[in-house]
Amino acid sequence: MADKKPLVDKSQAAGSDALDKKNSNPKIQDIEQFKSDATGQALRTNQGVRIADNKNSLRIGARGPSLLEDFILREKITHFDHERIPERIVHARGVGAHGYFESYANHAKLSKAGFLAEKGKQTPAFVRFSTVQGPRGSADTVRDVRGFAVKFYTDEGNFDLVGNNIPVFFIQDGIKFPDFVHAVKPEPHNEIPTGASAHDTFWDFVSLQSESAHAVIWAMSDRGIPRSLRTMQGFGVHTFRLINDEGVSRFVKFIWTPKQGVLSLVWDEAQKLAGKDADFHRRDLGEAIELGNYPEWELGVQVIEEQDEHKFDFDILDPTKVVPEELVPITPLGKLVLNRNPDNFFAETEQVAFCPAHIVPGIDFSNDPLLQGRVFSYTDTQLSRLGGPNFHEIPINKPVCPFHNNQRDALHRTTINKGQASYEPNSIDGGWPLETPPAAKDGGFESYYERIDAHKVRERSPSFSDHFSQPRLFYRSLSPHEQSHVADAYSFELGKVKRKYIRERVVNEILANIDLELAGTVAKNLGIAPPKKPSVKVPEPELQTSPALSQQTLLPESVAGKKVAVLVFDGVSDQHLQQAVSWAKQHQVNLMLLGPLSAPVTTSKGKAVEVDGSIKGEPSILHDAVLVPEGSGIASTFLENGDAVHYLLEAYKHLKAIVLTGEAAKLLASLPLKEDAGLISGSNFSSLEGQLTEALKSHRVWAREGSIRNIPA
Ligand code: HDE
Repeated sequence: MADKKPLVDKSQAAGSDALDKKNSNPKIQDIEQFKSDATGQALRTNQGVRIADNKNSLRIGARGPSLLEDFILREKITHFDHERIPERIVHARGVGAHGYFESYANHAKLSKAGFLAEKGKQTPAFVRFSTVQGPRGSADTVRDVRGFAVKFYTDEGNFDLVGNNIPVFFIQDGIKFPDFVHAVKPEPHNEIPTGASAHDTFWDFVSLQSESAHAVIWAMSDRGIPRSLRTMQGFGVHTFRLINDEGVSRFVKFIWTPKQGVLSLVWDEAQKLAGKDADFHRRDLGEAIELGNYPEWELGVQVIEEQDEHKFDFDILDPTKVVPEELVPITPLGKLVLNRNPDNFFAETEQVAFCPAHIVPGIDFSNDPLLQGRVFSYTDTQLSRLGGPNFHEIPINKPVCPFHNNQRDALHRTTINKGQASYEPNSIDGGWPLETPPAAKDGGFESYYERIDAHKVRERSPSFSDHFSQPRLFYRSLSPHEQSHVADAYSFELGKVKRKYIRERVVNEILANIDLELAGTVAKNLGIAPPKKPSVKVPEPELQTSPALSQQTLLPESVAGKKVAVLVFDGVSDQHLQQAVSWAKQHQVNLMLLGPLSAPVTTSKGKAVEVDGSIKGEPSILHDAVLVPEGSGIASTFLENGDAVHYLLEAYKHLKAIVLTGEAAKLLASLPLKEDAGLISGSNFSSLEGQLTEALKSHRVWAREGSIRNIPA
C-alpha cells in the first residue's frame, strides 16, 4: 500500500518554525514604508510556481540525501551563483543618485541641444560618483580622484558627461591608459594596496611620465580627499564643442560647481574614516537626499571661440591643462539637483553604463586624443561587464525618448520587435524607420563639418610638451595650508615607496620642476638631498596665480546639510539643548545627539531624551562640529569619560568648530584646547550660534593647524 503524506498544518507546528511563520507574515500596514513590488504577493519560482516551503530542500527522509529533482533548490542556488557581474576595471566603487538638470535660459546661441533650449526646462538625470583605484568593496575616503558621471535623459537621446572631480588627467593619449591603470591598481604579485596610490608602481610610472605631473599634484592636494561627494567640483576635463542652430561651433570646457562649497577632509580623518566608516561618502549622500538637503551644482562652460583656439600658452586639446578662469570665465548654463536615492543599488548604480560617446545634436567632440580613445572604450567595456550589446535596454540606461532602428537580437534582448523588415532600405514597411536630416531644431545628429588636412602620423603635438608650468600655476595658487597639505601628501605617499631611486626621481625630476621649495620640503621629509635647480627649463605660465584653483575661494554660502554632534549626559540643560535644536532647524543642520551609551539621557528637568547614538559609536570624524552643552557637573562627568575626551581632542585636532556652553567651558582649563575662531565658549548657546555658523561656513579653523601637532588624538 502506498504511503499517504500526513497532513500537517505547518503554521501550527511547534518551536522555531511557528515563530518564523509568524515573523514572516507581518501586516502590510506595518511595512508600508518599505513596501516593494512583492508586498502582499506569494513567493514563487522564476517560472511562476507558488512555493510551499522555502526553508527545507527536498531530501529522502529528514536526515537523508538531497534530491537532484529539487528544481526549487536548484533554481535558487543557480541564480545566486551568478549574482555578480564583473566590476568596472576602474571606478568600481561608486554611488548613484537621481535628479534633474534645469536650464537657466535659452542657450540657443551656444548650442542647439534641446535640454538647453528653454528657461526652466527640466531634464531627468542620474549621477554616479566613484573612486578610481579601489574595488567595489573598498573604502570611500581614500586619496584618489573621484568620478563625476552624469547621464542626462534628454528628449533627443541620452547625453553622458563623464567627468572627474579634478580638471586634468594623468595622460595625454588614450593609448597610455592601460599602462596608467596597471601602474595605479594594486600591484599584481600581492594585490596591495587597496584603494591607494601610495606604492611603487604608481610612482614609478608617473615619475617616468612627466605629463602626469599636473593630475598627480591635484590628487595630492585636498581635492584627493573630498569631505563629501556633495562638496566636489566636477569637470568634463576635455575640450568639447557646442554647435548652435546656425552650425557655428565653439570650444567649451564643462565645469560643475557645488552650492555646498568645495570642502575636503584632513588626511588623518580620511584614514580613520576608511576603517571606521568605509561607506562614509555614500552614506552622506544618501542621508542628505533622504533628509531633503538636496545637493545642487551649477553647470557652466568656459567658451572659446574657434578663432581663439591657438591664443593660449597651452593647447586646449591637451587634457593635462586647465583653462584658467581668469582667462576664460565660466558661463552658467543651469543647475543639477539630486533629489532621489536609487531603489536598488545593483539595478541602477551598478548597471548604469556611461559613455563619452553618448552625445546629442548641439554637442560634439574635439580632437583631444584622450577623448578620442574614450569614445571607443566605454561601450566596449560594457560588452563584458553587462554581458552583450543590449545594455541600453536596462531601465537605467534606456533613453526616455522613443528609439527604433534595425539592430536585432543578441544576448539579453528584451525588446520584442514586430514586423519583418529589419533592414534599410525596405519597402515592405514603407521604409521605416527613416533618417532625420540635420536641422536647426529636432534634426538628426550631424558631426561638426571640420576640415582636417594633415598626414597620418603617430606623433604627439609639440604644443603638448610643457608638463610643468601648469602644475606650478596650481601650486602657487593654493593658500598656505593647502600648499602644506600637498607637501605632506607627497611625503606620505613617497614614504610608502620602497625603491629609493623612485623617490629621488619624483623629487628631482618632477617636484623640482614644479616648485623648488616644495621639492625641498618633501626631500627633507624623506631624507633626500634637496634639489638645487629644476631638471628642465620650465616656461613661465601666462598667469602667476589663478585664485579660482584654490578651494579657499569656493566656500559655501550656507551651512545647510552640515552634521553637528551634541555630546549629552544626564543632567544636560533643557534650555541649551532647545536653543541648539532651533538653530539647527533654522539652518537645515543635521544635529546628532550622542550620549555616553545609546540609551536615552535625562535632562536637568528630568525629561528622557532619545539619542542618535553613542559617543564611541559615532566618532568625531563623522561630524563637522561639536557642541558640549551646559549640564550639572558636566565638566567632571565629561573628564571621567575617555571616549568623550578623545572625541573633543580629535575634533580639535581635525580643526573643527567646538562649542562649549555653561559649565562645559571649564573643560578648557583641563584639556589642551585653546580658544580661537572655532573654539567658542559662553554662558548660553544663543549668544554663540552666529560664531558657530561662521566657523562652519569656513569649514576648518586653519589658523589652529600650526599648534595641533602635539595633540595626542
Ligand atoms: Fe574612464 N573609463 N577612461 N576616464 N571613466 C571607465 O568605463 C577610459 C578617463 C571616468 O560611473 C570605464 O564603464 C579610457 C578620463 C569615469 O560608470 C572604461 C580612458 C576621465 C568613469 C574607461 C579614460 C574618465 C570611467 C570603466 C583614456 C575624466 C566611471 C567602466 C582614453 C574625464 C563611470 C566603464 C561610471 C570609467 C576607460 C580616461 C572618467 C574602462 C580608455 C580622462 C567617471 O571604459
